[in-house]
Amino acid sequence: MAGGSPPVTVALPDGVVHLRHHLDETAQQDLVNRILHAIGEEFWFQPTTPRWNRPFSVRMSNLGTLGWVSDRRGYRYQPVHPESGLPWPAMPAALQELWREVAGHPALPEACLVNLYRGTARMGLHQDRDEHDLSAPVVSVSLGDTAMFRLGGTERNAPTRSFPLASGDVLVLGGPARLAFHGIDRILPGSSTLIPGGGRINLTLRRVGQPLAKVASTGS
Ligand code: MD6
Ligand code: FE
Repeated sequence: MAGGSPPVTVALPDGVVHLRHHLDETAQQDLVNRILHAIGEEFWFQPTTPRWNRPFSVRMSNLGTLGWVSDRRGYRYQPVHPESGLPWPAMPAALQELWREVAGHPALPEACLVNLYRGTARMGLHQDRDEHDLSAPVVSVSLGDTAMFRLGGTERNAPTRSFPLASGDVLVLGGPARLAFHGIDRILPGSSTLIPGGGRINLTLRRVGQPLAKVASTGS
């Protein structure tokens, strides 16, 4: 289409899908209301790094039958809040519908990790590899302030690129990009008024799956 309007998407590595403004303003507002209501005050927690126990700059919560947590004992999925021991709030149906729409995977996600960024919060370059079922993608939803997302390859030292994730954007990391390194360099404070008190909420929908069955042993 020579002379046409500029492409809506730029080339991304295989397995990466960036759906800009996939959720309209109404859907974004509705989702934020539901999530903040479900989490309330009591289901936020302050993750800390394995071993050194240093606080992350983001606050976290989870929705669903499993939630991702990090503390000095390491990274893991568990069905309850790390301090209260209460089961995580349910995952809103709208998120399961979003997964069905974009994930291309038959099983539903058990976990939705909720990351809250305020001020100078950021997220270092990492891989999402605590799930047993790596055949399912991770589906991310951005709400509130725009973030600068950094995406690399499956080796930590591979070249990276960065691009903005705005409110309502959905990003899917699957297939050959499932284990791509990625992180958030910074958020652009004040770029959205969606979140009460400002900042950004990122949701990541994860299919955790079962540990691979142990090889059947005879006897005992
Ligand atoms: C964030 N996102 O956007 C952090 N992980 O705040 C992630 O860590 C992420 O966007 C897996 C797949 C997509 C993501
Ligand atoms: Fe991630």
